[in-house]
Parts: sequence; structure tokens; C-alpha cells
Amino acid sequence: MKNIIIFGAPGSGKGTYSDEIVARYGMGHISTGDVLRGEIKQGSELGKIAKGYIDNGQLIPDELMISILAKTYDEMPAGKGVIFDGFPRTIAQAEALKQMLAERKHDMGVMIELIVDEETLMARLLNRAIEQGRADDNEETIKKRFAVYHSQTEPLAAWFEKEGMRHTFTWGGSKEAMLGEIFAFLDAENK
Ligand code: B4P
Repeated sequence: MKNIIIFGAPGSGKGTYSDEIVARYGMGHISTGDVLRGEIKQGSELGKIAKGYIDNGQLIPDELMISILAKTYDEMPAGKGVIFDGFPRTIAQAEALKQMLAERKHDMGVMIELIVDEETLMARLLNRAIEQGRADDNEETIKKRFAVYHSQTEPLAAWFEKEGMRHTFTWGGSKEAMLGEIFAFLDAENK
């Protein structure tokens, strides 16, 4: 299975669709958000640093994030492909990922971009706040996360376009329909 980078705004379904992709293709899964929340739960030094940024809707500094990613990647089972969920989020992270994979003679694979309107995103995240109580899912922090997404992460779409890796999927109101399109694309890619 090729590596997959799943990309989109907060609430676009990165985590949700990653779980479905992992269930179908049996590949490795790295969610940088989950890694950071795990560190916060354990009360580690990294978790203490990360909490300040996450609760404020900001990104964790690139250098720290890149070293966590490399360590997590090297712990994944070899040869199955990995889905990168929530990484990269800046151009510096994308360049670092490209270099890290090249050093290991691994391919970057394909990028899947989830395009969802902001009203739907806000409704999903406020709903998750009720269901899961995540500290960063409140209206004020969500607005900051959208702003950070537009200024630091969205420009990466053009970077992936240049690499010839970008494939977009637009929300039309049905999770199953979008998932069907993603599976059809991945089946064809991995023939
Ligand atoms: P993440 O954990 O990646 O949070 P997220 O952007 O909100 O995406 P997530 O995967 O959780 O949600 P999803 O879209 O699946 O990051 C959290 C924070 O960690 C960041 O703000 C940042 O501070 C830090 N961080 C993480 N990675 C970093 C990096 N690389 N560099 C720097 N900092 C980093 O779904 C959200 C909700 O929508 C869910 O409740 C889901 O059930 C619902 N949903 C999804 N798809 C749906 C659908 N089709 N229909 C209905 N509901 C749907």
C-alpha cells in the first residue's frame, strides 16, 4: 500500500476517514493530534509543552513536531504503508517529511484533501465538544484553529499540487458517498 497524507481543515474528517482507510487496507496510522493528546494524558514534558499550544488553537513548533513524527514513523510496521493524519501542517513540515522518507528510500505516496464548508466544520466540532469534551473544541478556539489553518496549512495544498500528489474530495452531504470516492481512488492507485 502506498503512503497516504490526509489533509484538510479542523473537523474535515481526517481522523474519521483515516480509521475507515486503515480498516480497509490494514496500513499503519499516525495521527499527530492523537500522539500529542496521549502525551498530555501521561503528563510528560512534551505533553506539558503541547497543551499550551493546543488549548490556544496554535500549532506545535515545527522542530518539535518533526522529531516526534520521525520517531513515530520508525516504530510503524515495515512495508504496509502509513497514513499521515494531521501531518504535515506547514511547508517546513512537508519539506522535512519529504527528506525523512527519501533518507529511508520510501515514497511520499498520495495526498487526499478533504474539502468541507466552514459552517459544516463548525457544527461538527461543536458536536464533538458535547460528545468528547475535547479542550480545543470550543467556539473561540475553533475560530483560532480555522485562522491558523488558512494562514499556515492551506498554502500547503499548492505545494502538494507541485509535487503531483494532490487529489481533492469535496463534501456533498454524505459520509458514505465521500468514502466511496476515496476508496475507488485508492483501489485504482494500488492496482
Ligand atoms: P487534530 O487532532 O489533527 O485535530 P483536527 O484538525 O480537529 O482533526 P481531527 O482529525 O481530530 O478531526 P476530524 O476532522 O476527523 O489536531 C489537534 C491539535 O494538535 C491541532 O490544533 C494542533 O494544535 C496540534 N497538532 C496536531 N498535528 C500537528 C502538526 N502536524 N503540527 C503542529 N501542531 C499539530 O473530525 C472532527 C469531528 O467531525 C469528529 O467529531 C467527527 O466525528 C466529525 N466528522 C468527521 N467527518 C464527518 C462526516 N463525514 N460526517 C459527520 N461528522 C463527521
